[in-house]
Formats: sequence, C-alpha cells, structure tokens
Amino acid sequence: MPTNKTFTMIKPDAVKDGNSGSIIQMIEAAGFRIVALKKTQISQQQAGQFYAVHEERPFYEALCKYMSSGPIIPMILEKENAVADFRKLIGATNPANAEDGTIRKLFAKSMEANAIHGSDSDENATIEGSFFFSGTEQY
Ligand code: RTP
Ligand code: MG
Repeated sequence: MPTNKTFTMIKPDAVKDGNSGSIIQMIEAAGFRIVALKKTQISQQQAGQFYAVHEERPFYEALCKYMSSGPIIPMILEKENAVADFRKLIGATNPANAEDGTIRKLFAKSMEANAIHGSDSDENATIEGSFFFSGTEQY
C-alpha cells in the first residue's frame, strides 16, 4: 500500500552554500508537508549503511565520503504520490540533464554534489526515514 510519504536529504554542498531555505521553500510550495526535519552530520560508515544498495557501484566510496563531508538536512515529507512527485521536483541525478525549474537544475553543481536526495520507492522511503528519525520525531 502506498504510504504517501517520501524521504529526502539536503546534501552537504547545498547546506554549505546556504541554499537550504530556498530548497525547503520550493518543497513546501510544491505541496509537501514536512513530517520530520533536522540538521545533522553522518560518519562515512553511516553513509555506507545508508547507501548500501550502491555498494558495488564505482562511485560508492566517493559518495560516502562526500555525504559525510558536512552537515545535511534529512526530512520526511508527506503528499499524495509523494515518491514520484518528489523525484519530479528534484530532477535528474546529473544536473546537466535536469529540467528547468527543478531543485537540481537550480542548485546542483555536479553529479556528486547534486544538492538533494529523494527516495526511489515507498519501501525505501520508509527504510530511509527510519534511518534518521524515530517514531516520536514524526508529526
Ligand atoms: P539520490 O539517491 O541521491 O536521490 O540520487 P538518484 O536516485 O538520482 O541517483 P542514484 O543512482 O541513487 O545515486 C545516488 C547518488 O550517487 C551519486 N552518483 N554519482 N559519479 C557517478 O556516476 C554517480 N552516480 C551517482 C549521486 O550523488 C547520486 O545522487
Ligand atoms: Mg537514489
């Protein structure tokens, strides 16, 4: 059953550049309700756990180093059709291919430093949200 929730993180480059506020504004303007939000920093090992699905990919180690290089802002979001609509809002992984008006088109610098994460399925949204937030941190 669809959960109508997704999980996102504003990545280190966008937090460092002071783009968090603009990105959160775009997320709310697109109709997503913030269920949980915090600012935190994870270790390379924690990033490795979070991105375990990419373990065999050539970019895995660089990705985990990058994701632990500075503070991030994880959030759980709620909206009808949340996972698919949010992927549309953030745009393609490579900002060079991201459509105009998407978060990555506006704020991503490269394939790695691409400003924001979005879950790719309802199942992963639940797993990823639980990685950062307990039940009592979700409203
Ligand atoms: P995300 O999980 O962060 O929302 O991104 P995504 O679904 O669009 O892309 P995914 O394939 O899940 O890859 C996760 C993150 O790994 C980095 N990446 N680098 N150098 C590369 O070829 C490469 N490919 C992926 C990106 O930061 C991507 O967001
Ligand atoms: Mg992904």
